[in-house]
Amino acid sequence: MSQAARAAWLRDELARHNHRYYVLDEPEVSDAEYDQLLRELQQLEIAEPALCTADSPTQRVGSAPSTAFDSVRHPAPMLSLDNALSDDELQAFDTRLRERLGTAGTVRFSAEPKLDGLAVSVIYREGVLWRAATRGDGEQGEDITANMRTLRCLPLRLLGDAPALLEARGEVYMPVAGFESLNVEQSRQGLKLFVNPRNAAAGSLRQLDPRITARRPLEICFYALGALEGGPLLTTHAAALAALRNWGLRTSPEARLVQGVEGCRAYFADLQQRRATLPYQIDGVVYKVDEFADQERLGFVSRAPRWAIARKFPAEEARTVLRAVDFQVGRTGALTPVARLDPVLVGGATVSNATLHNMDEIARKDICIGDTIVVRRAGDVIPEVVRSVPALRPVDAAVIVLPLQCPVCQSVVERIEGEAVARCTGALRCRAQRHEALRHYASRRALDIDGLGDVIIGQLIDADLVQSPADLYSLPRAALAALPRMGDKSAGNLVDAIAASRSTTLARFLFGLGIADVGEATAAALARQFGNLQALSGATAEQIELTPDVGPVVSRHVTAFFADPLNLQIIARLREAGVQWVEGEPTAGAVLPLTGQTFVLTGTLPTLSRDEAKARLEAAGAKVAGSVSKRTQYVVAGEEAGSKLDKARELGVQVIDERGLLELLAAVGAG
Ligand code: 5U1
Repeated sequence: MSQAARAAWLRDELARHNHRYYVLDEPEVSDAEYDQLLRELQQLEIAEPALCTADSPTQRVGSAPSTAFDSVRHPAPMLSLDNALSDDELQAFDTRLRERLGTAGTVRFSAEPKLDGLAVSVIYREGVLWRAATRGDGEQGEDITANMRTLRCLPLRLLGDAPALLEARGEVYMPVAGFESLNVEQSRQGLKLFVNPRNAAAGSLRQLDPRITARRPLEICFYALGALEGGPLLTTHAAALAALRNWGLRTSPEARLVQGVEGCRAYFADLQQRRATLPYQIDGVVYKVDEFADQERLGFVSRAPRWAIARKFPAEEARTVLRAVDFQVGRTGALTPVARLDPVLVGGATVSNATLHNMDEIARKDICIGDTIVVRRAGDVIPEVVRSVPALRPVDAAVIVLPLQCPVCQSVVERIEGEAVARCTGALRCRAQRHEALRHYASRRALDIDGLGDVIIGQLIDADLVQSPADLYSLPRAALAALPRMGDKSAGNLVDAIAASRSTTLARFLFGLGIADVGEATAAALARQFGNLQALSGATAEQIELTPDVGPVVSRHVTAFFADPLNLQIIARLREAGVQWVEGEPTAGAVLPLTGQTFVLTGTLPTLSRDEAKARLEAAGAKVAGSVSKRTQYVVAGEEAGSKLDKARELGVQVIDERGLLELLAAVGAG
């Protein structure tokens, strides 16, 4: 046998063993035998590099670290799923379906667990793995091909008769056992622990260095066909899953066909009962109408198909005792009361801390220290204290009091009339606020400083090297290299990443400043409205309120931020350090074609999502209100429009549909 033929045989053989091990769970050879075959192939490829192909199992960790993920457009939008939170909602889903399909009989569903992971799209061209991407906003995601190639359960080449093009969709997740050993390793290295398997999976997939992803125990399970060209004719979801399996892609071994709502309920009850024994975390069950012809007739509403639904498991609750309450200080100084509890098992995880949200919530739920309380944990959400059990209140139960001074920096704690949140007034003088402010400034959607994570920020603050974001730009490389577990190379990379953040946009900079209640969208709206920082920092609360979607609370936070001399000093120092963006002319006061006109959106529009319609109207200067009044000029009504449509008719407000809206936008030059 020639060397080329031997290499081809080894590639096929290794792919076959991979499939038997990861997909069928029926290994045929030992790990040592597998490694021996892999090593033989590696040696052949080293001796004769031309023998090395892109789908060779030696090429899983092929590419060097990148600096960013490219954005890619999905061949067809990646949809989201509607939720059913009760049996009644599931029943209503089934009734809706049968009405639309005009059938009195039972509908056949394909049922499977809803894995708690990250949705991805994987494309094979002529059978070879071509591209993998995150879901992103459903239309566009990030190209994570290099990272996905490192998943051993993902074939680099499809088995059997491969179609010309296959896009398969699935969930990347981290099995519980892998998650636990990863956290043991993180802790051994003094690194931050992952909160749950989902976060660990997300963090692992978003690594710029595929070698790190390769070390993480990630798996994938496919649940749908995205696009298929030159493949077999598939008429049901069950047949599509079988085809994916035959091509060597993993699908859920728990997938079943069930009949009608009764079948769905029985499947749900069975899985709920076995949930804790499954090797991965799930947060519910997904039901899909099995017949593709029926799926097509049912179509979509907004971004979710009418033919599928996720029946979520209810949040799990348990009783325990509240021993103490600490107050945590967040980025904007907000004090969050955190309950310290006797550890209790809730939904497969031990909970010893839970949020009490704020003082109003504590009063409303009538909670005292010493109380027996009910704690709830649902999916990713931070565990929360739901209620107390007053009948079990001990005689020495203590009332929870808001501290007068910040527990971190001793500054005065202030509670503004009408706001539920109490805040530390220390701003960046407070260590906790400083830490969170730096973390926020460096975050991906703000100044995007790669490598400046939580641990390093803590070390920089502890070493008194950084008081505010402005100090980042004068950090000497040697001082960074001297931090624990840093080293000269990483220090150099961090200095470069900090330097690269100097060039930014006004919207990112404003967001990065971390003004209370100024999220990404508000920062972008303020940047558009004012064009430059000087105009915004000198604006009155009334002027700021003219910005679309900005109300009195946000405008008060913005003016308070720019009234604090410390903040102005930090901004001045950031500019001196070379942080810059393109300044523009303010659009405030500019008269756009629909300025002064108020629209109300109701029901589902055939092609535009509500967010899109709102964004297009606002871009043309219109205001989009939540309720119909005499001041409303137009109500844009879609399918299943509700009481707003009745109100519009009652008040004689003009009602238009999506086509009318698009015509109107086109007519004013905003189409
Ligand atoms: N198991 C499963 N998860 N999941 C998620 N099936 C499934 N289907 C989905 C999503 C978003 O979407 C379908 C509409 C394809």
